[in-house]
Amino acid sequence: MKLHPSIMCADYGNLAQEIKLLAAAGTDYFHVDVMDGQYVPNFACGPDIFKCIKKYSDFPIDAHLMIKNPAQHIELFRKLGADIITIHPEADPHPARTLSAIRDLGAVPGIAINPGTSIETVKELFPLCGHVLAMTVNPGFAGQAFLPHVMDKLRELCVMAERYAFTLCVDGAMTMDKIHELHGYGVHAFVLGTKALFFKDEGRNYAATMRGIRGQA
Ligand code: S6P
Ligand code: MG
Repeated sequence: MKLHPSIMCADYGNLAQEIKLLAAAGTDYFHVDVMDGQYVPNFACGPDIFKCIKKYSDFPIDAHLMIKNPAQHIELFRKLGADIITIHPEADPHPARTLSAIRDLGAVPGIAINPGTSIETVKELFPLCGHVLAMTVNPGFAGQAFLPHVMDKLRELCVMAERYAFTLCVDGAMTMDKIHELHGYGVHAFVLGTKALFFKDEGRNYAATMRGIRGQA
């Protein structure tokens, strides 16, 4: 099981400390949500966040680009240290070309599948992907409710993940219970946000929470 804490849910007032704590807690990837205020109605995580992660840890970065025309920026995010680069195919007129370009840059290419996007419309891209990010909320904000209608699609994606050998990661409203349920279906990786890791209380403990998710508590 791979755990990808979402850095936009961390305490930006103590970002260096948050990054060190997450790295020490056994993070597999830092999930960085890049939002441009156009493809999604919110702004988040520009280059400074990538630089901060790289300054305080040497852990891999999973860049989730919620931006229009991502092809224009993949080189920048690769240079900033992204190891996985995920695009939204709806935001790109030539997603197949962009996925190949991401691979040529030495990163793992990924697509995100929105709750309103069917597998039928993106399945030709699967052979080009090393990573598929199944969205269980509409992209743009942390802290939203899980959309139950995506469950059927997640089950189908587990079969596709085996067939095409990509990593299936679920993003949005994950809780410990949901993670265990989905892991049972064959989901490999999870983005951890407000309900799974970044609890509001002062005593939050990333290491203990991640051990609990992995069943090592
Ligand atoms: C949403 C974004 C996500 C959120 C993540 C964590 O557009 O892609 O990665 O940061 O969902 O938040 P939560 O509270 O939904 O788990
Ligand atoms: Mg995300």
